Amino acid sequence: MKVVLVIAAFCVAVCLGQNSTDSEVRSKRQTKGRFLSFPVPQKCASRPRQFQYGGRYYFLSNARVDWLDARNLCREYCMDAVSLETEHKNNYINNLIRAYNVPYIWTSGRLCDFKGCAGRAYLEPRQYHGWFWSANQQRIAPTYRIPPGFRYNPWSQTGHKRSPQPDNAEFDINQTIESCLSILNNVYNDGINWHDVACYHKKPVICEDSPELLNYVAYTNPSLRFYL
Ligand SMILES: [Ca+2]
Repeated sequence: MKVVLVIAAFCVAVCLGQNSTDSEVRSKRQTKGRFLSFPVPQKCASRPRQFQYGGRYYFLSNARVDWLDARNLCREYCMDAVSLETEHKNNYINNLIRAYNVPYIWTSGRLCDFKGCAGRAYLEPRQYHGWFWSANQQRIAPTYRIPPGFRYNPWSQTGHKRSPQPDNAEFDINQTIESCLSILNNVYNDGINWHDVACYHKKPVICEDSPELLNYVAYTNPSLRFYL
């Protein structure tokens, strides 16, 4: 029964991901028909275990890729782009960015501005209420408030337009919506903070263990030796 539940949960996640990603790549600079990658069992079993936090492994990939490719790079290892649900975890990731002198990274943060999000009044105004962590489907607090459990607002208070993030600044330049959440390292002389950024930009990513993908691959590959 447990195996069935794990597989069912995995299928739901992948199917949801596939439904959404077709719309997630609507940007004029991206091609249609891209999907979330399936995990690769051998890569999951030997995934990079560069950092450990909260019972999960993480690694920094310096390959510069767009947002969807960043998630897929991680997913092949049974990981996903990092999610920052707590202040403590956000501080931990910020310290890694500082220590490794990374100019920016992708997170799993995403604006719910694709097909499956239409008509949901509670997501409006979308720019402030429509953010979520795509790795675990958890909603992100309204962007103008300090999130519950945080002592500061992780969104930058400045950017291209010298106004608080998210500012969807690139839309004014070339009509591309800033639908993805990146952590920028002092790009606007603003410290290490969250910014909404257009998803086609190529950036490094910090990958985080995905318990859902790890459980699925472990149950379906019982002979594989894993670090869970
Ligand atoms: Ca922005």
